[in-house]
Amino acid sequence: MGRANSSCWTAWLAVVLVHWCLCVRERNRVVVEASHVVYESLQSVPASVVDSKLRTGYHFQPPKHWINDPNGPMYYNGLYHLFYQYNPSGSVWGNIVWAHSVSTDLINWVALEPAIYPSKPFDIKGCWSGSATILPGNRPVILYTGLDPRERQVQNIAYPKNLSDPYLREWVKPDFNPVIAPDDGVNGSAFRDPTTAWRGPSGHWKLVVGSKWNKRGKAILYRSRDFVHWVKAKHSLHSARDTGMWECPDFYPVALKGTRGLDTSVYGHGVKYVLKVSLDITRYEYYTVGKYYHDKDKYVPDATSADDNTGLRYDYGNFYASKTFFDGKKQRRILWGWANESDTSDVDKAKGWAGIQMIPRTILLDSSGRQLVQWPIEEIESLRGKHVVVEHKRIPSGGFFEVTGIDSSQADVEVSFDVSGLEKAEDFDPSWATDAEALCGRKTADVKGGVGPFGVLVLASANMEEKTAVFFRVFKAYHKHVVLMCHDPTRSSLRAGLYKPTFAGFVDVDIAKTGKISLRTLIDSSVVESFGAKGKTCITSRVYPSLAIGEDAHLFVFNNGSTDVKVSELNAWEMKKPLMNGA
Ligand SMILES: *[C@@H]1O[C@H](CO)[C@@H](O)[C@H](O)[C@H]1NC(C)=O
Ligand SMILES: *[C@@H]1O[C@H](CO)[C@@H](O)[C@H](O)[C@H]1NC(C)=O
Ligand SMILES: *[C@@H]1O[C@H](CO)[C@@H](O)[C@H](O)[C@H]1NC(C)=O
Ligand SMILES: *[C@H]1O[C@@H](CO)[C@H](O)[C@@H](O)[C@@H]1NC(C)=O
Repeated sequence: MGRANSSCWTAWLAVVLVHWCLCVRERNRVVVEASHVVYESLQSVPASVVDSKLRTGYHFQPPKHWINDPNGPMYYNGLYHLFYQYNPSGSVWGNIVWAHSVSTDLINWVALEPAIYPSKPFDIKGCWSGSATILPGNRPVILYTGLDPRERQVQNIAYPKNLSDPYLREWVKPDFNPVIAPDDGVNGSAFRDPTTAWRGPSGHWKLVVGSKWNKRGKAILYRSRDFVHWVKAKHSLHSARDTGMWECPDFYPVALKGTRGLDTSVYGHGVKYVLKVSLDITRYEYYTVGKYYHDKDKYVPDATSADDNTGLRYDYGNFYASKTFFDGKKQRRILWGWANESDTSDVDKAKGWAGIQMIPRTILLDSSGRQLVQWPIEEIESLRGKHVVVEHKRIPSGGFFEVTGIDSSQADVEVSFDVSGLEKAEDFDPSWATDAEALCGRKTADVKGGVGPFGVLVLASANMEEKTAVFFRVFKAYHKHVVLMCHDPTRSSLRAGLYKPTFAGFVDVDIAKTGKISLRTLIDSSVVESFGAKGKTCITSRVYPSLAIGEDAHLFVFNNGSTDVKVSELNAWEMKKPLMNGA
């Protein structure tokens, strides 16, 4: 892979130069798509400096410039592939190509030359997101959204030029594209992000494309026998009123029992389905768990899944445009998601990079059948270095302790809390049930409670002028306890002008029964990525400390409730740096 790396840089540079010229020419073009903030004056300003102070170490990113959606992830002949939306010429959105990286372990990555870039009438104005499908005979294909000369969104196919090339570097876009164009009744300005296709009992291939009609979000279904000729089905696979444009839909089966992930085309007994959409209006995603009727090609969410923007989320923080794939090597389903920066575009330009992919997560259906659980892929543990342990430590009301002995600016921290004294839990107002985020905004880490807030303070300065709090708070509702998980970055930096929302989700656990709850947080300089109760509730934040950088970052465990809590066990590891696209 070393050689692949060096030769690719020449090609990469060439592409950067080509795009630089294209961009100068196109600098004043009008960008139609509504979902991206467009800074035309910055789109084609290559980074002269790459500032590494707050740069992530083990999250996926290219050496510089802007990235967004993960595209076409797949496992093929011993290698993982990740494509992603990339601006080769600047640190804000623009000039988008499908950048391409490969890996043997999803942790160490080698960058190849971009796989898909605007070159044909059916994609001359843009090469946007899409998915890979592995066809019978082990032949991968990609379907992606192109923008034609009229800036209509159309769906195109691309396949590898040479299946014997282990890296699948070159992709061919046949001239018969587009394979799916918006016809009557489809909004050609809101028609994008085709899913991985699946094959049902009828033998047809099927896929959905995200769309909207007025304010109704839609997953428009297409069928094909040969993967080339696609016919729109009479009805959408699913749609929901007042949700607006559905970007990056994802649709896949999950097993009711066991720990194996399923290939997209698996069907039969013991299988449920998940439909995820990324809402352009809110810039958050939600998913439902439900039933898929193959004969009618209808998806019906379960009554336990809210089918609107109050629904379940993979991540209650900064996480968007996600996509799963089936990993045939380890028989698991893996989730990729993008996190943007929470800083101004001027600062992004100055630091020379913007956007990361979150650590890939293994996805399973929870034993309740009501939601998914997610966990960082096991390979991430290979980066664990220096290790500290704390056991059986009681934290009294208002107390805290520091975890020392590792550099906690890039760390993996797992804590198990024993929780008792539930009679002291604060009362839960039922009107809070649909807005965890607002509740967290009102009851931050500084607001004392009954049971909690307790949790960790990460990327904290020595005197805690800067800190990002990750914590739980337990409430007493009429007939049960309610557990809130919260990220509070409001005091994460002394710098002004940052986007620092509190993020939160409820955790579906019976804390009165278990008496304990766990928290895992992956810290990576400007990333805080947390998994509550073994992955039932996940939250990601981007923060930019001005003091708590590198070895000046501290890690504390705190309890601001009126009852004691106990850390039954804490493990914290310093994280090593993998090979990251030659950075
Ligand atoms: C296909 O790839 C293989 C392996 O890299 C190479 O040996 C072969 O020459 C390639 N074929 C063509 C037509 O480029
Ligand atoms: C089609 O999409 C465009 C772009 O989002 C939007 O402005 C327009 O209102 C949409 N039309 C309908 C009928 O949904
Ligand atoms: C606990 O609450 C007090 C008072 O509201 C606040 O000053 C302190 O910073 C809080 N502790 C933590 C660790 O957030
Ligand atoms: C990420 O950036 C913040 C701050 O600029 C915006 O508020 C978010 O909408 C944006 N998120 C996405 C998914 O684009």
